[in-house]
Amino acid sequence: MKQAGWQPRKALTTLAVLGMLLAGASAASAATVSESESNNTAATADAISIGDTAVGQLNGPGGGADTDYFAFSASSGGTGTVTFSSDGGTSEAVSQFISIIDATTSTTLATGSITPASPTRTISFSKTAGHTYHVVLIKPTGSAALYGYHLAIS
Ligand SMILES: [Ca+2]
Ligand SMILES: [Ca+2]
Repeated sequence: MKQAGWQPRKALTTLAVLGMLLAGASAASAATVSESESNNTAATADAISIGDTAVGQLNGPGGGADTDYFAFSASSGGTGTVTFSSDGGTSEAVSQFISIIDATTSTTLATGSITPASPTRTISFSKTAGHTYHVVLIKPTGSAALYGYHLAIS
């Protein structure tokens, strides 16, 4: 007898494999990602995933300026949240700046800063499925960074 084009067993196997892949993707655990210098431009951004926390320092050669780029992609739309905080808390000595950019449309979505008096900043933004986003952290020239930072993306 000629075999029919529809093969229930094969279709079930395919579904099972897809199911396992989806489960694996949604079960991906949050990671802590260390920055990797030089990451001073969009082209050299450190890759990060939503749910991860990046750790690093804004400390250029000789205690000078530093810029750290992180890049992540949004698999779904909705509200994204980025929290940038100095590990020094209120002992932090210098103000530092953060920008969130939709790299797909080259649009700056939000900017903010942390200061010694206010060393944590949380910024929400609207994300679009399939777009790539950059988070840019900047320490201006001329002040030594005494502490590292944490950058949480959710
Ligand atoms: Ca850095
Ligand atoms: Ca850098």
